[in-house]
Amino acid sequence: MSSTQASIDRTSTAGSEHLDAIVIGAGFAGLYQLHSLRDRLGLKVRVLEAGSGVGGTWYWNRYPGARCDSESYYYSFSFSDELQQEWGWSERYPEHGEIRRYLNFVADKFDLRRDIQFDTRVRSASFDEAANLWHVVTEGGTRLSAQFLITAVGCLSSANIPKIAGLESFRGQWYHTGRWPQEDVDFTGKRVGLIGTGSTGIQATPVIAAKAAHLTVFQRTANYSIPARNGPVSPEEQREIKANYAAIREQARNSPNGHPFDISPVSALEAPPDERLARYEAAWERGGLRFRAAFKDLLTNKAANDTASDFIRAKIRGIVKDPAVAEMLTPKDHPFATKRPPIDSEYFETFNRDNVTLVDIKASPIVEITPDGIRTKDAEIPLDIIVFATGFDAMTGPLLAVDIRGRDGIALRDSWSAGPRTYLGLQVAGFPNLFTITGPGSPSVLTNMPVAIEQHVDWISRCIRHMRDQGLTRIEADAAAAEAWVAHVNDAANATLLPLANSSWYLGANVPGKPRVFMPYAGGMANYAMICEKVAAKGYEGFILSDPAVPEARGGRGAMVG
Ligand code: N01
Repeated sequence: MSSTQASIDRTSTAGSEHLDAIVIGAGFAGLYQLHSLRDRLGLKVRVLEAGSGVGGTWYWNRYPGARCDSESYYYSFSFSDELQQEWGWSERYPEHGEIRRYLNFVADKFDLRRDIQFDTRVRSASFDEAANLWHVVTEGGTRLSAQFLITAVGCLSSANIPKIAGLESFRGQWYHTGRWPQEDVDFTGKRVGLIGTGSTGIQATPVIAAKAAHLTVFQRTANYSIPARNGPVSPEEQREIKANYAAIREQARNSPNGHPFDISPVSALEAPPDERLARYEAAWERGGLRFRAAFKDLLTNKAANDTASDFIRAKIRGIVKDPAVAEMLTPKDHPFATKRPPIDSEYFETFNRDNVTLVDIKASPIVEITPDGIRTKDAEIPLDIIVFATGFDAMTGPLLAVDIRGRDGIALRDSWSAGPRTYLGLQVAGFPNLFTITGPGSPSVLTNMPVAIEQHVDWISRCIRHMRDQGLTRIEADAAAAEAWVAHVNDAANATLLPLANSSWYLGANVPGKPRVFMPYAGGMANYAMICEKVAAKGYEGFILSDPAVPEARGGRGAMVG
């Protein structure tokens, strides 16, 4: 029996089931964390999942047009070659249903379901310092305890439903895209209002417009969007991808954003105007997020970015026939890609349809929702269905939705009242043995998520293995290391143009009252992974490791790695 096991057995677990680790969430992160801890380290693990099936964000986001903005062949797990050889993707950008089928396939292949408790929302989690374990209580009243608590709650899972007066009086149906019903919503012959023009609204608009009698899009901020150019993956492409997976994954891991393609070494300002235009045209034709890689400095140099922003503005004006509508759809208040760039299928073209109207709610704000529709400053628009594509309380929302209490009962909500403070996005000072997969302060949403998730899960699993090998039972971020990391996260954001987008959810700006702090780490995925490796290699520098049951236990308190 390892010393870790011995210390687990010493703890009081009366009245609740005891585990080595509790994982919250059964999306990409929770599934891989379960496999990693249970099947590789032999830990007793339970995953608690609010949904009735696996999928995480893909379980809930079933809205019309929901599909991934990263390409299927790399928006997937790399940890098992057998898995990536067995699974075949049908489309360049997988639709939500195909991603769920994939994650169900993963759950079956690795026999994960037996350790996942579905329909179980976690209400609270509190750290018991004397017993050195976490007590978890679910909405249903189930009590569990574990040495480690690992959140795999996703970054974009807490729906942001704006508080608009009168919603409760609306006689039609209303939905938030991130809480879409399991059954299809029939838009046929209906007057539909859609609020929000982020990635979600931009994906949903053309699909709803094709069915509805009339679609009114309520736009607060005009957005850039790049055509996806979705299509089937041919058998030849499948074969080529599968034959080259090792190199593809390696390239993704070594890139700044987790995507397996190179960023051009050329500055947009150095390229002669005709060459620059030709590159943008080629990137536009190819479609997708790779557009950002057309030049090396689109996210670091405003003048370089202006060339891309102007190119897209010209495209919008070229596509949309009504000049007044085109003007409304042309983004002016932020540089391209400082908000997560949506990719679309015929979004701007949809505004050429007779059954689609655009309402600028900055010019004419929504006043209230009435029993029959939406009333703006200037008009009442009768509606049968309202779709809120209004995004998420990103990154911190899903964590703060659980009442998490650390040492001395301190609430995470209080600890983060001025914005999230983590060390490496992995741990929070004062919350021992709590790991936050893709937490604020990690690259997460600025990268291809499966790459970010696998890196975190691997790091956490290695850390736990190290603790078991060394007879250590507690790990906690050092407060000074966390402060230094928060400063570094700020510096990394300020070295880019990203903070220039005032209405970005990266900044928490979309949720009224939320502290404005740039949450993800913008220093690059590969660079971040290297920092994490360095931290581990230096004996988990910046973390305090101990075994509280053994006062003289070997542990470490490290300095911050820059
Ligand atoms: O959310 P958003 P999203 N009144 O916050 C508007 C990922 N994703 O769900 O910009 C009126 O981006 C808001 O206006 P403004 C992806 O990372 C991925 O679209 O704040 N309007 C904005 O237009 C993405 O970035 C895929 O002024 C209000 C919109 O609602 C992230 O999820 C697909 C409002 C919200 O845009 C979030 O995207 C979809 C209010 N009170 C999403 N509040 C993939 O393809 C907000 N808005 C993988």
